[in-house]
Amino acid sequence: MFEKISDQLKKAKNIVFVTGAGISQESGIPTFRGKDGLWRKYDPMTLATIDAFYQNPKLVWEWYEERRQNILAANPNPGHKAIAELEQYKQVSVLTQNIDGLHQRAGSTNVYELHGSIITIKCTVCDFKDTITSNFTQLPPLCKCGNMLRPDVVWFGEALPQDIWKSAIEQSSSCDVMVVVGTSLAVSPANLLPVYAKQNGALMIEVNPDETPMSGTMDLSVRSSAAKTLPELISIVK
Ligand code: BV8
Ligand code: ZN
Repeated sequence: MFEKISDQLKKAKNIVFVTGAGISQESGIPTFRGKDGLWRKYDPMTLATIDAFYQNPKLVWEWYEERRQNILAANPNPGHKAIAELEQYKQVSVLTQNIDGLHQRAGSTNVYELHGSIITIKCTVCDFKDTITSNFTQLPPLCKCGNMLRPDVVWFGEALPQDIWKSAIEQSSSCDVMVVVGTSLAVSPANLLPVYAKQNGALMIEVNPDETPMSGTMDLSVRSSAAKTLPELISIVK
């Protein structure tokens, strides 16, 4: 499968992975657009907004708490582990849209969480931020300043953390190889990162059972799953 690109892969110095919900699908985490995406009858795209939060903070918190419990009960899969293992051989960065922290749990040390993390919270008013360590006694939980706490994630209509976004553009614009795994590339500005890499002449690889808007511009687009394909990709470099 990888013969065509194996030489370039072996010569590569720094490899950047752009990942989405699909890489965690084989860990039992539902994707956003897949048939398993709907929560109760709500479309995630509507729940992950500041309006939904202020309309019904308890409902949005219940959604995040259920996801957080699922994620805590889940484990990294061979896809996450392969990317972590690659750090022994190459300079590797992971630019992820996922808030599940599974890349870090697999051992990846250079992870940029473009859309935040489900295990951190912040106050809607003061600058309080913290990592969730225990279950909440009430939803929505309140900050010591009396205002509501919210998940420290990026909701639709909100800007990405600028320092992380700036680094993500730098990484994408200077990598030798970009591997786009498990993302429909439907959400901006994360879906611009492969464009930066392509413009910089990087070797472009995609791993996704389905086509995406950038499949046609890839040097290699593999119609298979992350957990099956990434260990093979890494075995070439080893
Ligand atoms: C912003 C965190 C501006 C929260 C998330 C109209 C047109 C174009 C753009 C817009 C528009 N209206 C609004 C926008 C901008 C909007 C956007 O892109 N909307 C889309 C829906 C059209 N973007 C924003 O709002 C962004 N902010 O633009 O701010 C701004 C600037 C300055 C000042 C103020 C504001 C913020 C976007 C971030 C939102 N937060 N998540 C949470 O998770 O709860 S987005 C969330 O959805 C995920 O993080 C991820 O990014 C996205 C889901 O996409 P994927 O991860 O790709 O998952 P998906 O289910 O779609 O696809 C899974 C893929 O995996 C599939 O292709 C499938 O085939 C594949 N797959 C399945 N199984 C496997 C697999 N692959 C491999 N192996 C498998 N086993
Ligand atoms: Zn506060």
